[in-house]
Amino acid sequence: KSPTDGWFTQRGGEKMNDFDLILFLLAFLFICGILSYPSLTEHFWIPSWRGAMIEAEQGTELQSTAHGKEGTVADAEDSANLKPVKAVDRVEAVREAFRHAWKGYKAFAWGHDELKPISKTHGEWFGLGLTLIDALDTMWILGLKDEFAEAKKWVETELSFSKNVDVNLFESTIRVLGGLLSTYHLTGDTLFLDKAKDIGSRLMPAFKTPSKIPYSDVNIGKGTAHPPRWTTDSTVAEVTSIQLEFRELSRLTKDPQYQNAVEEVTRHVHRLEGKRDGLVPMFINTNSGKFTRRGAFTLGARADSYYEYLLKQWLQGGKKETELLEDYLQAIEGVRKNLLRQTSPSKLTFVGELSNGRLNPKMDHLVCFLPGTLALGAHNGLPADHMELALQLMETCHQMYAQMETGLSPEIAHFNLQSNNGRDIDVKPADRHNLLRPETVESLFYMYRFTNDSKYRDWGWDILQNFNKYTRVPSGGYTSIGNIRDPLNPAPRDKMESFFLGETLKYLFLLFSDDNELISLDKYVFNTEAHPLPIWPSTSSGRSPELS
Ligand code: DMJ
Repeated sequence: KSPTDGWFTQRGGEKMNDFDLILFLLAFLFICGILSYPSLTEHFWIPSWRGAMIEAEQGTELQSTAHGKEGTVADAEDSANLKPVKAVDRVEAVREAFRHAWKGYKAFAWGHDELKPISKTHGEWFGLGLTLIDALDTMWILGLKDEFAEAKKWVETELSFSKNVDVNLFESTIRVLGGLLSTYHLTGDTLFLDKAKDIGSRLMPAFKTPSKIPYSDVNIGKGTAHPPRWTTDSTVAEVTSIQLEFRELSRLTKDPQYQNAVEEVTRHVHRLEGKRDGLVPMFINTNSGKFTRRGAFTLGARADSYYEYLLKQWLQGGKKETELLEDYLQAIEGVRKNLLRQTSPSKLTFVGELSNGRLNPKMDHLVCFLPGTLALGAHNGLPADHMELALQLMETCHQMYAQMETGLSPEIAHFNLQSNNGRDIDVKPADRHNLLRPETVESLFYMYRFTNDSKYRDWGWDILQNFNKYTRVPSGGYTSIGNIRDPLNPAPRDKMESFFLGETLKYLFLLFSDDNELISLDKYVFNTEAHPLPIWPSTSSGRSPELS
C-alpha cells in the first residue's frame, strides 16, 4: 500500500467529512461571490472596456488616479457622499484633470490640432495647434505656469499662419483669434497680439462676397475664400458669432476694417426678412444675402451663438448699441412664444425646435449655453423673468446629466410631452454620444456667480467626477464617448476636442474658485469659446473707443 493509499484508508471513516467541508467551502465562496456581485462587476467590467481598448493593467487607474496630496478622485467621490468637498479641493481636482489632459496632448499630439488619446496619436483639422492655442488662457487662469511657458515657446517658434490650408472662418475666429486676444489681455505679452493680427488679417478674404455675408472657408496662405463645395449658403450662427473678436481686433490695432466687416453682417441680419418673432433661420446665402431653407428654428446647432453674441456685443460695447439689445429681447420673447414647453411627468422646461410650424420636442446639449446667457442679461438689468427662465432651464440641463446612467449628457435629448414610460427624457441611439462639451458647466458657472447657490457647484462636481470615471484615458487625455447610457461600455471615440481644455475645464475651475474677481463678469465677456475679452471702457458712441 502506498502511504497515500494508507492515508485515505486510515482516514476512511472521515472521508465524508472532508467532502462536506469542501462542499461547505464552495457554498461559502459562492455566497460571498453573489453578495459582492455589484462591486465585482464595477471593478472588473468598467476597467474592462478600457482594457479592451487600451491596456488591461491601465484600467485600474480609474480607482487610483491621484489628484494632489488630498487623495484620489475615487476617494474624493466616496467622501463626496458623506460630506461636501471643499472648494479648494475641487479647484485642485480641475488642475489635476487639466494636467492629465495636457500630459496626453504633450506626449502624442504636441503642436497638432487634437489628441486621439486611445490610439496615442493626433488628429489634424486646420493644422494650427488648435488645442494648444485654445488652452493658453486656461493655463494662465489655472496658474499652470510651466505648462503655459512651454506652450508660449511653441507659439513663438513654431506657430505659422503662412500655410496653404483651408480653415473654417468661425472656428478659427472663436478658437484661434479669440484665444490669442484673450491671452494677450491676460498676459500683456505682445507676442499674442501680433499673432492675433496675423490670423485676423488672413481671415479677411472671407468677407469678399456679393452680399458681404462671409464664406465659410478661407485659405489663409493663398488669401482666397469659398463656400462649402455643396452650397453657397453660410450658417447663420457662424457669420454672426465672430463679431466680439473682430471688433476687439479693431480696437487694439486701431484699424477699423475688421469691425466694419463684421458689423456690416450684423446690420444686414438685423434688417433681414424671414425671422419669426426674432428667431433666425439656420442658413443665409452668400450671393443674395437672404435667409434660405426657412421654416426651421432652433436655439441649437447653426443658430445658438447668434443669440449669445447679440447680448455679449451689447455688453462689450458698454450697453449703447440698442439694436443689439432690441434683437436679443425680441428673440427671447420669440423663444417663449414658439419654442418653450414643459415635460411630463416632471414639468421640466425645455427649448424645442420648430419645423414648418410643428414643434419637435428635442434639444441639443448646445442649447445649455442659454441659462448662463439669460442670467448674464438679468445681471445686467434685463427683465427678472429672464432669470426665472434661466433657473428652470438650468435644472433641465442638469437633469440631462443626472438622469443618464453615466451621469453624462447625450448630445441631443428628446423630451416627453405626454410620458408613457414615466421618463421625462429619452435618448435616440444616434444621439447617445458625449463630446466633452462645455455648455452646461458654462451655465453652472454663471448661475453660481449670480446666485451663490452651492447646488450649482455640486452639479458641476458630479460632472467632473463622471468625466473622470468614463472619459479619462489612463495614458493621458480624455476622450469623447459614444454611449452615455452604458456605464459598462461607454464606447470611447478616441478624440479630445480642443474645447475641453479651452472651455469645459476653464468653466469648471471658475465655478469652483472662490475668487469672484478672477475674470469678473463686470469687466469681461467670454466669447463663445470661453475666451474672455474686455468690456470696453465707456465712450459716448457705440464704436470702440479707439475708433470713435
Ligand atoms: C465650441 O466650439 C463653442 O462653444 C461653440 O459655440 C459651440 N461648439 C463648441 C462647444 O460645444
